[in-house]
Amino acid sequence: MTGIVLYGFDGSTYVRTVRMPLAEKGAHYEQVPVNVLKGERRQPEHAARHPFGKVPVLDHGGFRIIETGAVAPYLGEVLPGPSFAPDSSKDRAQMRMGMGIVDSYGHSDLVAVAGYHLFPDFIGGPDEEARKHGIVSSRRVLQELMKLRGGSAFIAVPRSVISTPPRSASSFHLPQMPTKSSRWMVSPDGGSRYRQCRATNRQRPV
Ligand SMILES: N[C@@H](CCC(=O)N[C@@H](CS)C(=O)NCC(=O)O)C(=O)O
Repeated sequence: MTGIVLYGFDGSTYVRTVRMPLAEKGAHYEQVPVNVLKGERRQPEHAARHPFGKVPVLDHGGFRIIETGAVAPYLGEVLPGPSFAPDSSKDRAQMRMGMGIVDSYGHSDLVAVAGYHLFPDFIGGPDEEARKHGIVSSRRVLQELMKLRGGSAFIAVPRSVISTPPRSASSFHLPQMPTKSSRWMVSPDGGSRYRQCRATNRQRPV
């Protein structure tokens, strides 16, 4: 399959999320590294790509998609090879729940905590209150993800995720999770390295 362009830089957890299915399926694609930390989201060409000025944006032969929750499953479906979505409706619902929880309730906390340490200028200066609040509310996000995990070693499905066919997608937002036990690497050359996707009850926000 040709004609895939991914707009967004690797510092973005969402962009890395999209790179996971691309890498796992061995897709050839071009990446245009729009760096939001440097304000590149405001460039007119990016404003034309994304109405809310975010990354990632995926272009597939002229078909443009935003929202990681739409992009990654799309790639799982259209790229050759087994789908990453679980087989059953219930598992797929749980998968989407996990994705939605992290996107809606987890990411802003992550930005508050990571931004405090790594990119304070981007978040308007170091904010100790926001950092503390981010740590506390991240716990709630992780607790809900642990509920989804149930008795399984992995979130939402009974097996490990991408890299073991064919039932995965629960690693969808692992790049965003501020934990030591959820580690997924996409190497700079585009290859994927599955290191460890085990979820444990001892997860703690950094
Ligand atoms: N809901 C969006 C969120 C994307 C998002 O927040 N991306 C961040 C980078 S990790 C971004 O572009 N931030 C720029 C900004 O908020 O100024 C998605 O799922 O793609």
